[in-house]
Amino acid sequence: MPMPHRTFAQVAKRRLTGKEGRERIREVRALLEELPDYRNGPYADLRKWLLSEIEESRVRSSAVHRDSIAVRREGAAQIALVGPPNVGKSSLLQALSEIQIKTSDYPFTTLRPIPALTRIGGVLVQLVEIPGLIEGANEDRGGGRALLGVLRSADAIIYCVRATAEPGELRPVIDEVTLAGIQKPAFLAATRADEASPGAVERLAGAFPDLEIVPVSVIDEASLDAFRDAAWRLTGLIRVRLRTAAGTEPDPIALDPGATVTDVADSVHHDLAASFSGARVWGPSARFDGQRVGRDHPVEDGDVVEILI
Ligand SMILES: Nc1nc2c(ncn2[C@@H]2O[C@H](COP(=O)(O)OP(=O)(O)OP(=O)(O)O)[C@@H](O)[C@H]2O)c(=O)[nH]1
Ligand SMILES: [Mg+2]
Repeated sequence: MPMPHRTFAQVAKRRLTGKEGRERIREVRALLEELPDYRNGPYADLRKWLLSEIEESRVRSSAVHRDSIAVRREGAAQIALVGPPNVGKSSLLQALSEIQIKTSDYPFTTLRPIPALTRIGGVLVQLVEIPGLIEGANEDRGGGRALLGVLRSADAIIYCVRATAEPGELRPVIDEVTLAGIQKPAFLAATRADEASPGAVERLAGAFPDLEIVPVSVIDEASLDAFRDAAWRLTGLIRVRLRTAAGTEPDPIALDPGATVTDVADSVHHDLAASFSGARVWGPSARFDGQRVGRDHPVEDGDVVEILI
C-alpha cells in the first residue's frame, strides 16, 4: 500500500524545507525513487512537481552564484558602510581615502560595493560602501542577497543616515540586516551633520538607543577624526609599535587582542618568531619602561616592543 498522495506531498515539502542547491536536488531524487510509478492521477502530478523542483533548484543556485559579489580584502580589517541612498557614504569614503568616487545629489549613484583604504593611526583599514540596501533585500530585491553577503563577510558595520533624517529612513536597513542574522560590532554615523539643526543628533540617539552615534561631516576635519577613532574601536584590534636600533617605527602593527610578543616577532618575520629570546616593552603592558619579558608576554594597545635576538 503506497503512502496516501496527500501525506506524500506533505512529507516531501517538509523534507525539502531549508535545503538548497545540490542538497535539495539529492532529496528530490530520493523522493522520486519512493514515489509510486503511476502514469496518471495525483502521483503522476507529484512526479511532475518534483521534476520541476530539480530544474528550479538548478536555476536558483546558478543565479545565487552569479549574484554574489566578492570584495577583495585589504588592510587590517574590513568595515562596511550601509544606509539609505544619498546620505553621503561615497563622500565619506572620498574624504577618508585617496580614491575618487562618483558622488551626486541623486540617490543610487553608487551601484556596486566600493572599497577604499583609509589610514587610522598608521594602520590601513578597508571601508566598503554598500549601495542601495532596500526593504526586501532578503528576498533579493535590488540584488539584496549579494549585498548582504558582503556585509556578512565584513568585520564590522557603520550604519549611515543623515543627521536630519527621520529615524524611519534607517529602520528598513537595520531590519534587513537583522533578518539576515548578521550581527557585527556597529555604530551609527549621523552624516551631513553640518546641515543638522540642534537636537537632531539627540533625536537619532533616542530612536536607536543600542547604537553609539557618531556625528560626521565631510567639511569638518575634527568630526572625520572622531569617525576614524570610532571605526578603529569597531575593529577590536590593538596597535603595537616596533623599536629597533634605528628608533621606534612610525607605523604600528595591528594585532588581535590577546597577542603576545611572539606574534609581534612573527609579523616581522616567521624566522624571527622561531628564534628570538625575549623582548623589552614600554607602555601599558609593561610594569616599568623597558621591562624585559619572555616570549609569551601579552602585549596591549599602545605598547612599544623591542625584539631581542
Ligand atoms: N552638506 C553636506 N553635504 C554632503 C556631505 N556629505 C555628502 N554630501 C552631499 O550629499 C550628496 C550625496 O552624497 P553621496 O556621497 O553621493 O551619497 P551616497 O550615500 O554615496 O549616495 P548613493 O551612492 O547615491 O546612495 C552629495 O550631493 C554630497 O555633496 C556632508 O558632510 N555635508
Ligand atoms: Mg554612493
